[in-house]
Amino acid sequence: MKVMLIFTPQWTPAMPHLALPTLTAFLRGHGVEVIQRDLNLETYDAILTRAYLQQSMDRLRARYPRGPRRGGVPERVQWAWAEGPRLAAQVEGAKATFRSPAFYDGERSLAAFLVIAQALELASLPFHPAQLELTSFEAGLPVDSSRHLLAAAADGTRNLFVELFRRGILTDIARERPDIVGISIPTRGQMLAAVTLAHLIKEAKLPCHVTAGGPHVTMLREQLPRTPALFDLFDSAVIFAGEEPLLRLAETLDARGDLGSVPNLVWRDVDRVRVNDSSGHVGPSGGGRPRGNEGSRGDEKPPGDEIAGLPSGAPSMGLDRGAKTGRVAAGVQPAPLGNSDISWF
Ligand code: B12
Repeated sequence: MKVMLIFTPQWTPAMPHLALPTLTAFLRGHGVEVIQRDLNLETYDAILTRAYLQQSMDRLRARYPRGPRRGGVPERVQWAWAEGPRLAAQVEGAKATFRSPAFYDGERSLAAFLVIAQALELASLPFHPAQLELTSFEAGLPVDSSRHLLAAAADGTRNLFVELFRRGILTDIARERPDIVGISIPTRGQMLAAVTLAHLIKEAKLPCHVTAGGPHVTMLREQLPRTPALFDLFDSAVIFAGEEPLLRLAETLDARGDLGSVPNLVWRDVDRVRVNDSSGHVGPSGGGRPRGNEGSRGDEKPPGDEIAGLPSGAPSMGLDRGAKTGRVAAGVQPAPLGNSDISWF
């Protein structure tokens, strides 16, 4: 079984979220092949390039063909015409500053930050009123409405993720051919990207089981059975802690077994959405220590120290995740990220 775990935008790109490394460690500990992709970071990385910003300006020129000085061109678009070439020229240098020790030099860091913030504003303009910033994302539509989400998932004119995912992650999924694609959705702000990705996978008819999980999915557990249309895109969703359910899902799909036996799973069984029992399966049962790291208690070497490209001296953060379940998960530490595909912004 091969599982590809994907963390969708938007989340602050300054710190990788722990859901993927945690699930990866557990699955690998049980012999499952896992690829983890921080699609959030990758999205920022792809947008903050000269080529993408030039494409943003081309989009604006196509939308306003009569040029910046003619009437009817919004003020922010006129700003984009004036500042776009400079931002395109500076954006990759600014990103490099953020990824180097120069990040700690206040003056250089501030200048880089302003370029990045304005570059994101320029990149968002063709998709107005959507707005991607470093610490937030406004989708420009009600992301609590499945009807709006499903309509926007296919609409490349107002959804900036469509084109990016189609030429990026979708190609990689087609090449890697995972049996399961697991999409992590901790917050509401990630819903549009998650639904878009699931839509593109189904549109391309890629032969994988698409599941989703994370705190936001858990929060939607009462709504999910009432939105069967979402299950045209997602084959299932996992609520609460994901380790055991994801492993059991992989084993069950491998054995062509009954999905009704997978704990915490919400799934469509022919014409109705079923919610499996989640009462006894809120935490992992162990076995998640990453290979090569046996014996570590987890507090000896913070995983942040192993992240590729981390500026020296950056603090690492320890968390427990018992808050929403009332139980603290023990015995699992996130997969080390040093050689993984998740890197630092
Ligand atoms: C630490 C934390 C932060 C840190 C993150 C640091 C970092 N990069 O890691 C900081 C302070 C940056 C942060 C910011 C925000 N946070 Co916060 N954060 C948390 C917190 C306390 C823990 C997250 C964590 O690391 N969990 C550990 C991982 C391992 O657990 P997990 O994500 O739940 O994953 C497990 C399961 O959910 C499941 N799972 C997860 N993904 C998947 C995928 C699949 C396929 C499957 C099967 C299972 C699965 O399996 C995992 C293992 O059991 C949670 C609350 C909580 N206790 O969960 C809130 C929480 C995620 N944050 C929340 C919010 C709202 C925010 C902000 C939007 C706040 C704000 N208004 O600014 C911002 C986001 C800003 C942004 N957009 O960039 C909300 C999200 C609610 C929602 N539905 O939208 C939460 C749930 C808190 C709450 N109860 O309200 N946050």
